Amino acid sequence: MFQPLKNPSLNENGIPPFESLPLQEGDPPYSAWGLYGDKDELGTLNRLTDERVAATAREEIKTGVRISLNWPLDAHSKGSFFSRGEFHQEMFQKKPHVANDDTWTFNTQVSSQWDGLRHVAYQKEELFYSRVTMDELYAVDANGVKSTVNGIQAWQKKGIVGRGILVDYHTWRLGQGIDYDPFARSPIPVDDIKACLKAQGTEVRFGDILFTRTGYMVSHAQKSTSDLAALQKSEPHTLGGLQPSLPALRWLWHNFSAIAGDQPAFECWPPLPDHPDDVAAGRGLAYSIHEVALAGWGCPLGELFDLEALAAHCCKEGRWSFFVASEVCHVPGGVASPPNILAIF
Ligand code: UVW
Repeated sequence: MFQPLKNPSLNENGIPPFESLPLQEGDPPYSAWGLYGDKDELGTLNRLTDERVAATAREEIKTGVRISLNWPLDAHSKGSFFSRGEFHQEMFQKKPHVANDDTWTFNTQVSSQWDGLRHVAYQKEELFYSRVTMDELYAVDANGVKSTVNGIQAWQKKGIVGRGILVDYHTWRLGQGIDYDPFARSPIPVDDIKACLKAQGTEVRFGDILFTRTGYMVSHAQKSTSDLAALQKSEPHTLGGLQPSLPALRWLWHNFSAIAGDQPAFECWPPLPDHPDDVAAGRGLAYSIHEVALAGWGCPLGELFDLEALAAHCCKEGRWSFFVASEVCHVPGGVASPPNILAIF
C-alpha cells in the first residue's frame, strides 16, 4: 500500500534533495518511489524531457562526428565475470536462394549493457523499483500472459538520449601518479571523479548521462587468456570502480539521468559497505550503488561500455561532453539490453 508522499520540498531542478529520501515512511533508505507515480518504470529517465533533449542537440552537435560505445557482443568470448555465458552466432544458408540468416544467443549482460529495473532489488527488503516483488516479475495471468512490470520495454519508447559527459579517470589518474588496478577491488572516491572533471574543464548539468572510463578495456586487452580465466574464476570477483558512499550517492542523485562505466560492475566489487559504526552513526552506507540506483531511483546502470575511441576524440577536441543516443532492444519484460549507443559531437 502506498502512503501519500511526504511532500518534500523540491530543489532548483525540481527533484527532492538527497537528504529527503526516502519519500515515504517505511520505504528503503535513499529510495525515491512515488516521485513520478506509484507505477513508474522510467525513474531518472523522467529527467530527459523533450526540452532538455532538444537543447542538448543544439548545444552539443557541432561537427557530426559519431562514435560507437558498443563493445563487440562477443568481446568476452574468452570467458566473463559473474558467470555469463558467451555470445554465440549461428549463420546458415537459405538455399536455394543465395542468402543467409543468423541466430544470436547471448546473456544480455555479457558485453555492453544497460542494467534494467528487473536486475537488482534492495537485497534485504527484496523489493525492486516502485516496490515491485520477485513474484510480480514472474507473474503470469489467467490467459498465460507474462508480467512485463519494470521490463526494459518501458525504456525503448523514447530511448536514453541526452547530454553525455566522459570522466576520463584512466588518463587523469596516470597523470596524478595514482595506483589503480581494474582487476583488484580498487575503490574510486567520488572526489577523484570530481577532480578529474575539474581538470578536464567539464561542467556537469542536471540530467546528464555519466560515463566513467576506468581503464578496464586497456587492462583487459593486455591480459592473457589464462590470467583472465583465473580472475573470472576467483570468488568473490574483485573489480575497480566508483566507491559506494553517501557523498557518491548524493552526487549521482542530484545530477544524472543514467550512469555507466567501462567495467563489469560500475562500482568497485565487492561493494563492501562502510564500517558498521559509521553506518550506525548515519555517516556510512550499507547499500550498494546497484541497489540504490536501480531499485531506489530507477536509474539505468551501464556496464562494459567501450569508451576508448570516445576518450581519444574527447582528448583531441579538448571537450568531454557530447550528445548521446541509445536505444535498448524492444523486449517485453527484458532485464537488461545492449545499449545500441552513439556519441555525437
Ligand atoms: C553485478 O550485478 C555485480 O554486476 P552486473 O550489473 O553486471 O550484474
